Amino acid sequence: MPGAGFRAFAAAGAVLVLTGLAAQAPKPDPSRFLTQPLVTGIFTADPSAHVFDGKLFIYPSHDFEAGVPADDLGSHFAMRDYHVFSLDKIGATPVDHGVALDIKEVAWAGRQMWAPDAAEKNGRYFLYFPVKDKQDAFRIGVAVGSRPAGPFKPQPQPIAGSFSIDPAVFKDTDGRYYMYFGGIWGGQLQRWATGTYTPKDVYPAADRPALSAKVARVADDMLGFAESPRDVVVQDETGKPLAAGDNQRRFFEASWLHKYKDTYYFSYSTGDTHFIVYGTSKSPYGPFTYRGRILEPVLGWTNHHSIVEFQGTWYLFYHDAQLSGGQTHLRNIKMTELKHRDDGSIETIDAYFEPKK
Ligand code: FUB
Repeated sequence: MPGAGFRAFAAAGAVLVLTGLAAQAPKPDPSRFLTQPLVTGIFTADPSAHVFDGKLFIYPSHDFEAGVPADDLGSHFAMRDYHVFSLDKIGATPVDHGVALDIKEVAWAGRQMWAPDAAEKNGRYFLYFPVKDKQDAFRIGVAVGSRPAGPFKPQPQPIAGSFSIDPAVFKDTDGRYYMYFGGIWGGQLQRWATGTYTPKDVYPAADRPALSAKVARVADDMLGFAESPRDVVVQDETGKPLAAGDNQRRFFEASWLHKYKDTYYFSYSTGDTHFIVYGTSKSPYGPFTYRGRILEPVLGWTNHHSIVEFQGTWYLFYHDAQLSGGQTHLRNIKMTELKHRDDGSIETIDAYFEPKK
């Protein structure tokens, strides 16, 4: 996950903006972006979108300026709470439902509340969130509420057997739930090669299979895993797992799973090459065959998305750093339509038009 570097923004004609937000950087020309920020009152990122009770609910990270110096482990992403947003129709301004969970309420948490997700079962709502524990290892927690916007009450311990970041929970058409998760670099997946946490980074050689996201079926009570997490293998068209050195295509972070016409689509960020890409499978466990790009790089280092159908149309939720003028830890969520072609492939979206040199 995020390095200190980010796509440089050098906009000719950029103007200095003074907003109520922390960032006071030059604001890029809005015409360089396919869409405009959904939320402008606070910084938001990593939008996980779901339809609950006929409304669109968005579960983002809540970025803020913590004053922590940037490093390659993403220490500057020092988030401390979550807000939930909802929209009852496309084009409406999202409603901010306020703080749904604060790090102070999570007894085992140390620092850095990263990308969350949510699920509903039998009228109860579950917020899944990655946060470092007091030993500085990322774990995934779950908090429970009676409304989609929260508030959510955290369980006293992280999910048993959970690790790393970016949980994404998919409800299959047969009523089973699966959690996809993991992220490398700051997300610590490379510290779990032995099955237990070691604070030492171990990466496969460039020609070996890449580190994989993980998937586990969620237990009936939604509070844990029903099985040990398995690798989410992404392979090329010949059936060979993508190699660790295949930076344009291999998994880095930001898992998402959606199902379209009986096909499972696993999408994710390639991290240091900044794409959102996808593979397809006939099983929620994969293996997934790499199919292509969904989203080209955005303004800011990270790229993170979700995909949801709402009122018969599919949407991509994503983020960039437009409002902060490119400060990669101060992001804003966005949405745009996503199109599946007749052959099941997805049309690639380019949402940021680089300044002309
Ligand atoms: O927001 C913190 C981290 O940045 C997320 O967990 C990653 O996916 C990246 O977007």
